[in-house]
Amino acid sequence: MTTNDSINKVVDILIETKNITALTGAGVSAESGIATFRDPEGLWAKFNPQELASIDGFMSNPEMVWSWYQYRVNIVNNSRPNPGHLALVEFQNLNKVFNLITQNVDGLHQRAGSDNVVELHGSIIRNKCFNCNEIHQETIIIENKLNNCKYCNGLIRPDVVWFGEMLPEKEIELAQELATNTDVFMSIGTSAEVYPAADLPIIAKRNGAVLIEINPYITQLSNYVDIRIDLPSGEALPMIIDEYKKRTLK
Ligand code: BV8
Ligand code: ZN
Repeated sequence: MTTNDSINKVVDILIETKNITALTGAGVSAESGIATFRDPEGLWAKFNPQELASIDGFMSNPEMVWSWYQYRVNIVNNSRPNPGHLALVEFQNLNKVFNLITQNVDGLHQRAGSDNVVELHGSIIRNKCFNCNEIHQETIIIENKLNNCKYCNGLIRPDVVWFGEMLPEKEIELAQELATNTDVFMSIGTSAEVYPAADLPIIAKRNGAVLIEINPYITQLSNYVDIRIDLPSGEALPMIIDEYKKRTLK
């Protein structure tokens, strides 16, 4: 099946369906200039995730971890949503039930205009106290200097989910419920390697959903999906929306 055939098949399904759920990963932000994690030139190629995206890493070297996150926050603040993010906003206007779950921590879906984004791994542009968990958005975070909590003087950290940390209960439970009750599940720009997020497409398929993957490279999910579109999401998603509109707005 050619890529165009796959796009047409996805649009056939979207026209017929009532309930669509999308799970996005770092690949969706790649075309905004934000490095993914596991691509050859990704973050984990340069930095050790256990050293940087973990409680032990922060406890053993808070200055290094903090400045690594501020380096990433600067990249995020200087980037903007790409056509893939903008196309996902249009999915909200197809008068279907559409839910967006993301593993991304960059806030680009919200900046593009997506509503009710389910953030499984938190947000790099929000900070909290390592000790009492109080959110410290309002505190002026001095970039490369460690900051202390105004309530308990604990260290301020990024409000993201590190390896070994539980995901926010409300978000992961909602995501599992959405995956269980959806007609179509789209896995977009994710290597499907990080759990429990990587369970979601499996849960959806087991509960009868059509499973679609949008990813220019093969992943460990690829053999399991019903339709694969091997294009960057910034190209594939606008093509899907354009074809959908062409077919439905007569
Ligand atoms: C937890 C936030 C309880 C911080 C991140 C089984 C069950 C439960 C847990 C585990 C389990 N097995 C192992 C575990 C532990 C661990 C885990 O999953 N490890 C993996 C590596 C095996 N999980 C956890 O620790 C989770 N906590 O479950 O707590 C527990 C704990 C321990 C043991 C049992 C239970 C916490 C996981 C969250 C970690 N936090 N980040 C930060 O960002 O700094 S992980 C990080 O990976 C990001 O959040 C990212 O979103 C996530 C997933 O990566 P992807 O988004 O998929 O990105 P990746 O680079 O991998 O892939 C990009 C893809 O895009 C590629 O496929 C590429 O081909 C594609 N692409 C590239 N360009 C494009 C594109 N696609 C489309 N268009 C393009 N243009
Ligand atoms: Zn505190």
